Amino acid sequence: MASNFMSVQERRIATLSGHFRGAAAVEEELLQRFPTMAMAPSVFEHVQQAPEDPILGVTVAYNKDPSPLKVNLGVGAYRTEEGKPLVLNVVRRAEQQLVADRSRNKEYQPITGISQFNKLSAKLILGANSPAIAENRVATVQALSGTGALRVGAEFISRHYAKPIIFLPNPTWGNHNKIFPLGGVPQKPYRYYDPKTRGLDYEGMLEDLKAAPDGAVILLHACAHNPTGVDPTEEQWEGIRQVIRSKHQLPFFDCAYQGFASGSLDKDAHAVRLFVADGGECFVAQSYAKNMGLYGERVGALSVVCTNAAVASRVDSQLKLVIRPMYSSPPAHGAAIAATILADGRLFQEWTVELKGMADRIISMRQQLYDALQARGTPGDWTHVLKQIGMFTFTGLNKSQVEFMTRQYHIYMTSDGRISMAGLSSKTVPHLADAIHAAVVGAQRKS
Ligand code: PGU
Repeated sequence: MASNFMSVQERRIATLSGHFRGAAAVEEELLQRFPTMAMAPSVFEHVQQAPEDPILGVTVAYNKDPSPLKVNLGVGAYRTEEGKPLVLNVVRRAEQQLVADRSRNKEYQPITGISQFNKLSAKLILGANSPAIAENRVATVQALSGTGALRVGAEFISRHYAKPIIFLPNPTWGNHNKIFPLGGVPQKPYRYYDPKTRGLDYEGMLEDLKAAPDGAVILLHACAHNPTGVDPTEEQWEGIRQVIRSKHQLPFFDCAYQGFASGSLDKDAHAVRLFVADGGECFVAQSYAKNMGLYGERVGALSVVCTNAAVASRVDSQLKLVIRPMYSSPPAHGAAIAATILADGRLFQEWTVELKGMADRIISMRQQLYDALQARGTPGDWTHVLKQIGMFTFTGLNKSQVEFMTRQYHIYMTSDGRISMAGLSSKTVPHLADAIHAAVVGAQRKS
């Protein structure tokens, strides 16, 4: 039976003859001779359409909406009062310095990235006087932002740790659930958030940590827990530390918001430093996406704090074996910007001022939203808007209320009711408050 598909030779002849007769004529003739050509089956015919990402997909939907009223409170990305993305002044200055420096080149970075960047990143999170750094027992590698640091950490744990299972807070940043299992570390939840109090389920959390196996890896948000905005108090952190250490569990800190929660880099590092101060081991994933506004530059670091320098050095050598077949070596530009800022006293000082400015604007958005809801007499207790910490408010609005707000008010947010306070401005607060009010009152009428 003659095949309906073209051989390579037939294609070549068809292409050549096209030169003489015009592409349209050839196309028509080909379709007559090979009727199935236009719909030749693909070897990927079975591939299913994947759903959009629960967080980044919100921006996709937002971009498609032509309404001038639209507001994107989905992704955790800082916006100015004018609703625009912000490039920090210190970042611009550092970039200018880098561009002007003709001695710089575009050579490959080492597998673990810029070593000065790594040292300064460890210092930023562990503290300038950290004994762990002084004793040379921290292995730090540059990573593709926080996500990349988590993924490299996961793969290292799956290869080298006797208890490769990780306990994640419930709820947590949605990508954690994928990063760890795909990196070879199965995950389980521990209780964290109590929807009734809209606060920490401290007792439940401790119970679950005690019930988790000895040696299990425990993921902790270093500050500004995403999505809930609920952090343990300093006393609670101490209680958590005692349980984790008594069970010889391995803390894995995800630190995506240092300086963004309180406005102070040191204060936001409290939990990590508390665990490092007891001399025990831990992992720390750092991101400069939010605190330096380097989102798209993908700048981050992974530190493994070990009990001695010899282990740290061997860990470092094995981290290279994780990274090399994954992406070989990290990009230079963003980490060079961060290193320039971290290394220069004046730029560093300026950065802390700009960082505080961002944190303060977010805090003022909390007050404005709370006041706007009070002014409308929106039913319910909204004090959690003021109490929660960091970039997000976990509003307590349910999926159908979120859908209503998107449909009627063009407000985009994740379906779990999380809103990015950093995406709000004085101009958009009234619109958001109207939407929340209508969603809450509408839901009350229905029930
Ligand atoms: N860890 C936590 C707790 C985060 O919230 C985020 C970002 C990351 C790690 C990863 O950030 P990197 O950009 O890789 O450094 N979460 C934001 C950004 C959007 C996203 O989901 O990646 C968010 O809106 O939740």
